[in-house]
Amino acid sequence: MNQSMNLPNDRRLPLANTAVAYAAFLIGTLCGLLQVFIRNDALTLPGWLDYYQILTAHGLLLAIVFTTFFIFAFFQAGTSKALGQFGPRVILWNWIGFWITLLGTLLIVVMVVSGQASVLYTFYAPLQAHGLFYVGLALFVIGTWVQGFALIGHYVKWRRANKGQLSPLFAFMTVATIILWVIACLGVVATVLFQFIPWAFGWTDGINVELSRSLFWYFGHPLVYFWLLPAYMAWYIVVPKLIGGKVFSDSLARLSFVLFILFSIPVGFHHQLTEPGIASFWKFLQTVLTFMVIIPSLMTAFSLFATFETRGRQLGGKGLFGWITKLPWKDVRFTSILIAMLFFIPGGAGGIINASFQMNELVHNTLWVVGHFHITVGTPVAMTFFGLTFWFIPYLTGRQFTKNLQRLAFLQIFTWSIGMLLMSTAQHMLGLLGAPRRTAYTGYAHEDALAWFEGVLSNHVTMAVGGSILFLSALLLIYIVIQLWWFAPVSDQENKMTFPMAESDVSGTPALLENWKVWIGIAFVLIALAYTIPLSEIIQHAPPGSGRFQTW
Ligand code: HAS
Repeated sequence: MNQSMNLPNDRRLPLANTAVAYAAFLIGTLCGLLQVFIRNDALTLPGWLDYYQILTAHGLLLAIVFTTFFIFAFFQAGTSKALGQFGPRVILWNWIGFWITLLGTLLIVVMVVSGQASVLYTFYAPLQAHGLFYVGLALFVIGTWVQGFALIGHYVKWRRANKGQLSPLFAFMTVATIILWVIACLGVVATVLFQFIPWAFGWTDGINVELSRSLFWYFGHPLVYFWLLPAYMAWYIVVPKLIGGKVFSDSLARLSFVLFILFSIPVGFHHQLTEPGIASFWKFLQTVLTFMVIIPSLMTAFSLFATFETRGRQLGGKGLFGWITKLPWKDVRFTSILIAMLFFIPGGAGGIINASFQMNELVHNTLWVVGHFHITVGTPVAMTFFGLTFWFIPYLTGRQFTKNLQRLAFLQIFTWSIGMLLMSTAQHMLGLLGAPRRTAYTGYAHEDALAWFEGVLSNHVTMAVGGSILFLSALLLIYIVIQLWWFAPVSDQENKMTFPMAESDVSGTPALLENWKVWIGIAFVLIALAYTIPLSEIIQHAPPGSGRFQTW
């Protein structure tokens, strides 16, 4: 098995993906900074730029572009380490996929920057963007599929050469995440190809709005697990290695990923609980299934606590909590991810509130939801990616993560945590008090209600302070990335970064867990149960299609 990546292409591929990810990160966070000031009525944009344009760019660049490119970088470097170097075909297809994804990204960015696609990342009809925006989206998805299938090809080759063996955990989890992604994208591909593109180019007169939203959310919820699962891979595999421990249970880890394939897709209606046109029964069914998809996260939390406690006690930790002090807090690669995990405790709890049918009435379309996604994707996922970046770029470039850069990295994760704590707390509280989301500054509420927004935490100013700290933290991260890429001293044999992968004992793991046909089959049965009847009702009882709206 290959322990180091000698082939330059095995290095260049993930580096190219990481480069796009961080370029998107820089612009995306700048858009975020502008937003908090506009919502605060402290900034007026010039006439050629508007709030919704920036909001669209912010969502797309951070939630879609930064995450996806970083995830593929991580998958590529990790699978080539776990399964051996890529052959020329795998490399070629990965590059083809990368360029298609990038082409799609550029098309999307050009449309948004030129003011022809201020439709937010959810691109809800009947808002209509330029047709090329949707073509960009389609290319983006196709590119990721090509990269994904190239990785699966590498995995299949390994399995053929190692008949009867379970694959290494990293490869297993990569394949599970790609399967989830491909099944999830079927919804967005269907709506983009068959609804949005013909409508935007004027080949059809109207669009079935409810159908397009339902197909979007069929994709939109598993999308969040496409972000989360690579972070979980770091939590299950990288972190135990960093602390000198092992994967707590190989079968538990694999089972949790299988459960995500089963339950993350037939749940999209929990984003549409307030929408008419879907019978309550189907909403209720999907809400129940949403509670099923919480289980693998609870299993993950259990497994991580067990890993930490076992290792802490091995190192001499005594008493109920003494083991916590034995963890390697001075290693920023560990501490960053640990803080990311801590953020996910309230983040996940907020998700459970959102998913509770009646409570959703209170929080839907308020800033609460914005708070929720900043402490799910915006910190647990993003900060895990930061924590990975600190060793991942040196691993690829062969440079050192010097002591000075480590100190800066601590500053970066602390500022991110403080900024996020302020901003997301303000967002949650403002949301509970009724502050809407997806809107620029609004002074239209009753003055009594506006007074509620003048608390210490329930305040747009607090949100803006948090947002500004986050932007400074983002700049610091970009500085660290540049240093690790070009300027840090080159490592010698002694301080060379390796890809940390913890040992995982497969001796008790049932082979059934790696029988993808079974899991994909069950996933489709659940999807059919949850979606066939409501979608056919939405199609059969559709009102006349809606015309185009461009409100910007
Ligand atoms: Fe969510 C809306 C429900 C998880 C992202 N979510 C959103 C949106 C985004 C998003 C972006 O049901 C907005 C979409 C839009 O634009 O409209 N969400 C859930 C549920 C979960 C959940 C039930 N969401 C996520 C994750 C996201 C994400 C993950 C991104 C990565 N969400 C909803 C609902 C809505 C929603 C509704 C619609 C709201 C509306 O009305 O519009 C669950 O998956 C959460 C389960 C998680 C847990 C936490 C487990 C904790 C762990 C950490 C352990 C810590 C350790 C530390 C070990 C149960 C694993 C140890 C420490 C030591 C010191 C030792």
